[in-house]
Amino acid sequence: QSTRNKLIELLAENRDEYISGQELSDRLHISRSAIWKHMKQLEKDGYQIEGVSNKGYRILKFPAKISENTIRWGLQTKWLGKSIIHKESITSTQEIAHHVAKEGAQHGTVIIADEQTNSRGRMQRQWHSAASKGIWMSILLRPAMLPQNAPQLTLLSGTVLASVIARKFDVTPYIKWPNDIIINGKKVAGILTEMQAEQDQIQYVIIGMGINVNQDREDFPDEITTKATSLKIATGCEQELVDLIQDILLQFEKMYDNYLQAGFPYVKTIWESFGFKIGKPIVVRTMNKEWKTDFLGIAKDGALLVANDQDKPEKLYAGEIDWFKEEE
Ligand code: BTX
Repeated sequence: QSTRNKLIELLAENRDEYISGQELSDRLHISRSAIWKHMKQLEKDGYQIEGVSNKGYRILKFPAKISENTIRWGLQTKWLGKSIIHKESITSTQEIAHHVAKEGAQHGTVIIADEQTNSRGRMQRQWHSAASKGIWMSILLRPAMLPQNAPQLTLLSGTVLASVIARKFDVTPYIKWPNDIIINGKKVAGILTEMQAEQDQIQYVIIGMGINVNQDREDFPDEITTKATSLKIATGCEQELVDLIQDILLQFEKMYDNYLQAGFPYVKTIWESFGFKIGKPIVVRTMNKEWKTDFLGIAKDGALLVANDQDKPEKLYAGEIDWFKEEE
């Protein structure tokens, strides 16, 4: 734990009282002028700190701005986000994640950016990531599991996002198989899972999450205004990013640990409670065909279950489902 983190912790524990420079210096084993330098640094990060002579220091306000420290402070996870890489502007958090993964970054490393200039969705599609308006992050995992089970992690991630959104806000989120989070028929978040694996062993998995938080309608480019929404649009008010990030990480860690213990059925039940259009007609698109069928739910292994020509359930592992088609 860095000195700075300990300092934030001490200040946070004593929110209502002043803590003297001398006490801080004794407890952190650094000089009083070093304390003062740290305070200046914290202010730059958006903490508002009051310093009163003869009394000491006190935190007045925690920052709204994302930084490694603001995410770390108050984060209740055991292993997820113990290592955090935050950048103001980068091409894509997925790109950085692959890079650090290859260099040996640890399981549970979180990469997060205020802005992405070249962020991606699935199949080389673009993901619009307006600066400081959303959560653009990638989670690096090194799971001891078979590569063919990795898609279950996408479903797990969707389940995490939907559960957190449902609990925190007065909205009803759905998951559109496999990975879109939908509010009022529009996409509020997307998940991109990428992995590096050999035949029977995963080296690492990167779960990219894009969550629209504080965009207004006009912040979205024209081509997606009818399809996209944000938590601000859905709830009518601006939402705090750091708090939401911490909740997502904590919920992710819990769900992931439970998944490792209890297997996919645990995730499946929760996923299905958010599943969009289960039992309804949908359009399915795969690499080379497109057809209308009924969405029956997900299989024990996470595959999409749709009705085949004989009205029997058929498993699909890749492809997309759609409903916009029906409106056109
Ligand atoms: P997807 O392929 O399911 O969705 C991409 C499609 O969604 C686009 O073609 C567009 O129509 C629409 N779209 C683009 N941007 C938005 C947006 N902000 N809100 C709603 N709809 C949008 C979904 O891919 C996976 C997205 C993962 C994004 C994260 S962000 C952190 C990480 N880094 C990175 O480069 N990607 C991931």
